[in-house]
Amino acid sequence: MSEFRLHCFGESGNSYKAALMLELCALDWEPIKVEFFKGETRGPKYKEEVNAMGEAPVLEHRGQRLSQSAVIMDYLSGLTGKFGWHSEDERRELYRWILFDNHKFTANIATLRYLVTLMKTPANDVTKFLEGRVNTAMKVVEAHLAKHDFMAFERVTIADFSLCGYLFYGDELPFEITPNVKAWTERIRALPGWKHPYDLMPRALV
Ligand SMILES: N[C@@H](CCC(=O)N[C@@H](CS)C(=O)NCC(=O)O)C(=O)O
Repeated sequence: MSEFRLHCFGESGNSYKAALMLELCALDWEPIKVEFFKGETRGPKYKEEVNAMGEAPVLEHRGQRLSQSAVIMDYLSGLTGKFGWHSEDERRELYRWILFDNHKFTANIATLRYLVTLMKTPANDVTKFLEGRVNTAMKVVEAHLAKHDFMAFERVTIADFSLCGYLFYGDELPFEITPNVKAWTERIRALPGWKHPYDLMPRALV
């Protein structure tokens, strides 16, 4: 058995954040497929045995189970010394971006893609609202990347992995990725060991 086990599925950009971190840190890890589209995360067994919050990803390591992609990345950064912060000021700056990502960027992107691409929901007031929220959050990231190579600092960190979680799904994204954001994703794609989400985790939708 691998040292690290990640409950995850390929379509999950939140899982990808943790999977990419594990891979880029060259850790001994394996994915455990979550049957998200069959309702596994919503069932009592998953909530009792894996994650009371009913979400993926979940990392198993040394008898612990960690959920929330940011917490998982923080944990791995602490273990490896990679992609983290070097001072208290840096920690705050890094978490400012991760919290923005979780609330405004990933949350809206993931829900819009789920409805439009995965569930094939016809355009409606909810999808239009989410499109507006995605575009507004994208503009914030676009403006920041006009002046910076990476999000929190001028080096790649877990804040970048958090914000980029859904941006490698290509045609599955029902919105435009703006130019500076696109160029930044290419910098992440160029990192040694980078892999696409579907090459790191098994797909749950077949
Ligand atoms: N903030 C959480 C979000 C996790 C999340 O929403 N995961 C989705 C899959 S991408 C999930 O399991 N959702 C279950 C549900 O909403 O029922 C994180 O970063 O890990």
